[in-house]
Amino acid sequence: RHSLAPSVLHLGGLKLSKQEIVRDDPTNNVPDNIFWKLGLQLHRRDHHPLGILKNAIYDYFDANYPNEFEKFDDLCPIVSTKQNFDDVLVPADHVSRSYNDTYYVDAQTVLRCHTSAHQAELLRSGKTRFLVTGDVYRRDSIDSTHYPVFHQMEGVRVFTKDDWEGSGVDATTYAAEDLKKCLEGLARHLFGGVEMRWIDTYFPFTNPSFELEIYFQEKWLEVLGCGVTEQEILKRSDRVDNVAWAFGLGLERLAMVLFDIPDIRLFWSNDERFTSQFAKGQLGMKFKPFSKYPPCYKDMSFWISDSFTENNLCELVRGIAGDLAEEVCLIDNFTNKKGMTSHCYRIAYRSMERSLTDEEINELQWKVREQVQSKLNVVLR
Ligand code: FA5
Ligand code: MG
Repeated sequence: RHSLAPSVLHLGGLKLSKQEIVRDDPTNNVPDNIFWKLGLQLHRRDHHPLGILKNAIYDYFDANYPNEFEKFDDLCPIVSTKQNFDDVLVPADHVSRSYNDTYYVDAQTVLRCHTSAHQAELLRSGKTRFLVTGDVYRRDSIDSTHYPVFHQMEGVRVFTKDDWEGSGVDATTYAAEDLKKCLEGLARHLFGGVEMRWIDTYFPFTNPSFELEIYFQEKWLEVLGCGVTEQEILKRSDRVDNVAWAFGLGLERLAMVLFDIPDIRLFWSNDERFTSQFAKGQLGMKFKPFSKYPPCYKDMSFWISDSFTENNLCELVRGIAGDLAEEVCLIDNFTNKKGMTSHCYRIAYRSMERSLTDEEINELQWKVREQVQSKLNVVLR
């Protein structure tokens, strides 16, 4: 699995060997399988679906806003908690700051969990229109649309009085309407026709805030978050007279819809039957699954303790089974008379590339059971 990892990391112009990154801080919760994905920069490969998508989004902005948006796709994914959280007004007690949700390198340093980590600094440096693409990292659930490393593209556009004056609406309404128009145009550019809907939501850094969902594989799939930038962020970059919008696109989610890619793990595949189906600049193709190998389901029940979290379980399963873990799903949950709570999880194992043997799966499941007991402080039933 290490063959994928470069020996020298390109972390935003900064070149480091893996050995140079200090990982022995007691607060570090970055496992090996995540660490080895640092520096791969799938979004900078022109023949990779994520690179093709990034370039297609660039085309849209170049065509509609010539020479306006400055592009960054090589900013270092290792950022301070200030950049990742404080700068975008994430409250001190917000769940996203927890070790359960975010990968910490040390107490003040994280693997960015969104490209919004770069917003404030770029605004402070005087930039008013920009796109930031990069790999982001999150402890999260395991299924076909969630992966602990994925890619986002951030967009920010600042307006001045000249823009909204005379429009007949207030500055915030003007920005919100421009934002939706811009993103609906982008969706048309990428997909032609597709079924989509706007959902009102909450982000600490925007108000109002929205999510865009697209109908895919018989479900509504959330593909982006966006909104009108909180005035406090603009104030801190000396822009009290401005208004701005911002968005964060989930590139894998958009690429899944665009190329008909059924499972998010495929983006990491080196299998030629996957990689050969994509070519630089080609938006029109649909992925043809080369084969569907059968999944194998294993159930596991245990009494949880107070410290149990699903993210910890998922991390443990990924650590053992890697990309062979297709889904981890809670299928039963009850509390007995003594107040003890039992969870039953179903783990689906499946390779995208080959058939798995019973022996191999049993061995994985055995290790999972062993580590669940020894590391998660639960009691198997
Ligand atoms: C954010 O990350 C905000 N920073 C987006 C934003 C930017 C809002 C600027 C407002 C202004 P969210 O956590 O919803 O929001 O993630 C954005 C998108 O990333 C999601 O809509 C989804 O498409 C994608 N995404 C989130 N988690 C995962 C995951 N585990 N795997 C793959 N894609 C994911
Ligand atoms: Mg969201």
